[in-house]
Amino acid sequence: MTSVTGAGTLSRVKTHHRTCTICEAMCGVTIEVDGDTITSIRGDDDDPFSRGHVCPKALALKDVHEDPDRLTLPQRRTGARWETISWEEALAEAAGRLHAVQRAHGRSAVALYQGNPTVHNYGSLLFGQVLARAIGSRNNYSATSADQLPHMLAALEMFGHQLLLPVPDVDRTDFMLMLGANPVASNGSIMTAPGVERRLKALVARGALVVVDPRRTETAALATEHVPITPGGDAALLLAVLHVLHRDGLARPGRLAAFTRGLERLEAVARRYPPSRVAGACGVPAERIERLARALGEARRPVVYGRVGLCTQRFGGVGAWLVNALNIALGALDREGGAMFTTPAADAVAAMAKIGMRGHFDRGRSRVRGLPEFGGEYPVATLADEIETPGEGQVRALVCSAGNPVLSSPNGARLDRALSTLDFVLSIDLYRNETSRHAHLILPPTFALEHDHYDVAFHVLAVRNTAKLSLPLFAPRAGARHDWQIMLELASRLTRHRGGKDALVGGLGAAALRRLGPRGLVDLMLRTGPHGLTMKELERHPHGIDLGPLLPRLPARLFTSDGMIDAAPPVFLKDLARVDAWLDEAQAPGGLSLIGRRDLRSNNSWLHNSRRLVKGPPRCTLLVHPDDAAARGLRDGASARLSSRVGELLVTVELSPEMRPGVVSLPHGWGHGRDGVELRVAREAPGQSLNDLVDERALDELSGTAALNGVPVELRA
Ligand SMILES: Nc1nc2c(c(=O)[nH]1)N[C@H]1C(S)=C(S)[C@@H](COP(=O)(O)OP(=O)(O)OC[C@H]3O[C@@H](n4cnc5c(=O)[nH]c(N)nc54)[C@H](O)[C@@H]3O)O[C@H]1N2
Ligand SMILES: Nc1nc2c(c(=O)[nH]1)N[C@H]1C(S)=C(S)[C@@H](COP(=O)(O)OP(=O)(O)OC[C@H]3O[C@@H](n4cnc5c(=O)[nH]c(N)nc54)[C@H](O)[C@@H]3O)O[C@H]1N2
Ligand code: SF4
Ligand SMILES: [Mo]
Repeated sequence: MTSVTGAGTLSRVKTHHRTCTICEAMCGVTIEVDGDTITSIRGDDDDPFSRGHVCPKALALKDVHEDPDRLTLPQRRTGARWETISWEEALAEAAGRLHAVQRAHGRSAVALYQGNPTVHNYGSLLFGQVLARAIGSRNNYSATSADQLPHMLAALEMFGHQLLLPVPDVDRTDFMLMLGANPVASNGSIMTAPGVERRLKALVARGALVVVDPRRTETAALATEHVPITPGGDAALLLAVLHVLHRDGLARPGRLAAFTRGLERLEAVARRYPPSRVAGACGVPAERIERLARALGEARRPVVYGRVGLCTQRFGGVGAWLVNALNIALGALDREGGAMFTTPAADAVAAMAKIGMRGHFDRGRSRVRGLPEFGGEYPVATLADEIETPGEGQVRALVCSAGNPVLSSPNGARLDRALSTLDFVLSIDLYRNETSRHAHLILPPTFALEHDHYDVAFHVLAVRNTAKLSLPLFAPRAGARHDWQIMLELASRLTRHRGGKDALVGGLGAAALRRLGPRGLVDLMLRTGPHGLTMKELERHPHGIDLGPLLPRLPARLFTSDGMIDAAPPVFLKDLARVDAWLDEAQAPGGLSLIGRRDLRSNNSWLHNSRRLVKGPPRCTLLVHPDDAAARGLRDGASARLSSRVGELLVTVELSPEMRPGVVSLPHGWGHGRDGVELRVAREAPGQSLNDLVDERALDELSGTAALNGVPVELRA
């Protein structure tokens, strides 16, 4: 489109429509580009799913794209010196050094870590698998074990597939019990729902939203009711809710009973947890639990939903199971307004099952701490152990793609030190940050606006069935490579070094994969998918296609061997012994417990170099209840020492009556002040890293998920 702007200036302004890929919400954005310059980014009113909604982070698409600190050419480090080298030299050196480490010390001496943006970029999502296969190490890690692993474990054990995750039908429920999530700040997770605040307000208007959270968050503030729980108390609370439902005849699985086993076992478990037994430990009075359970059980279309605060704590696995179990007991699973399954146009769930990847758990144990494998990965909480502990199988090199584990994983300070001892670190990243500063080589991929994208993962997790292809706005700079091209190139070079044949996945060699690319692979998925779409068809609908509301999918969608749901899988029943022990423990009085939080204008660790997103009052503050502050002689704005078993930080106190007394909150993803971090804006207000205090030994011991929340801490002036 050519348009005339200003006083007769003829400019070539082009308008593009695509999806914002920063968080899970899949907002449609309309971006105007004048030559090489992005002149505006706004919500796409014609996107049938997001209908014009965007949050302030959409502007980060421009800020990262144009960021002078963003790397565009391969970087090599020798000592403290960095130099720019050619792509050919960098790829040859990367593959050569990885191969050398593996030849000398075995395949598992190279570890792979894949971070969160992997899932927001279909190139790295699909070709990350190709790279992982070519590396062929047992040492695979990702942000999963600091995030949603408990939900995946529950899905695997109950529904037979680790990706068959139920999504709360937020637009049609009339009673949502939400635990450990703050969608007003996070925009929703495993509940892709652009404009979720609007959807939650509509729910409050027609029904009820009850938020269980140690902090009265932005979401709790708009909810019908806020239940301030003790960190880690969710599993116990949910057991008591289940108890009341069964005792009062409100457990009515309905049609689910025909294809669910273990319902009697579930009821027998629930009987052991009357509200009076759990009230003290979870900090919610028994009468309140009674009232809450009855309101939930009597609602017409109830749903229970739990997220990060429910997963990343000591009882994450059991908590995630109980969320599903409650939805079953309420008859809410697979029912309109309840917890439903999508019918995605590119059916990643079915595609994975077809190649035998439904998931698995505990097929092996990690070398040093004996932690369980999940889906071929070990918990990131043990990565530093595997680097530091000598012996056969010790990790000596790391490939880190789209992740920043120095800031995102527990005891990041220890991992930071461990990384500096490795023989070789390869980062595939846009920036020289806290993790990639340890790299010997950084391979910078193109950023979002330079490549196409289809949300293979988030269409599976969305509250409505939709499909959308995003096309690039800008051609990659000369020689630049997409994530998938870097991954494929490394995979094929590694394979060749080994003298192996070029078959990389599913019988497809590098040449075939190069030809198909992520677009070709997803086109195949679309064609064989339930809506019979094609990439060509999606190209004709730049705003996306609406495929209707979520529909009941069970029992046909189940992947268990007997085609039944397991309402009470043995792994979770066994783990209740830990909950029991916790309930029997005397509650230690007076201690402080540390939890995390998210901010609307930030996204994990990587948007703090956008000036307009970080400007304003400092956001990396410790929220402290006024009573807890007074007891320690701390005023608003005071500096204080916050310490845990693993570290100590100097933090700025922000008084907050939102906090449950005894609980303090610090956001994660900050701490940019380290040497060698090349983020000029972020360094001006670097903040501290929450994960320098999080104890890597504290886990949900069942699943290996990091207990990022509920860290015992001390606070002193
Ligand atoms: N204490 C505490 N810790 C937490 C959490 C918490 O709630 N509390 N949350 C956890 C959760 S849920 C998550 S998901 C993890 C996130 O943990 P990570 O995934 O390890 O970290 P991010 O901060 O998301 O870092 C993403 C990196 O990817 C780079 N990047 C961005 N886009 C691209 C791209 O397209 N390609 C490539 N190659 N690189 C790209 C960025 O520059 C950045 O370095 O953190 C976890 N850590
Ligand atoms: N603006 C913004 N949006 C984001 C991100 C971001 O960093 N910034 N990150 C993205 C990512 S990777 C993810 S996974 C999603 C996460 O999305 P959400 O799951 O909504 O994550 P949080 O906002 O961290 O909300 C977790 C809540 O759990 C509470 N909590 C802590 N401990 C406990 C506990 O023991 N019990 C209970 N009941 N609650 C507890 C915290 O107070 C917090 O309010 O957000 C995504 N969206
Ligand atoms: S909520 Fe914000 S960051 Fe997330 S997709 Fe929408 S515009 Fe992007
Ligand atoms: Mo996450």
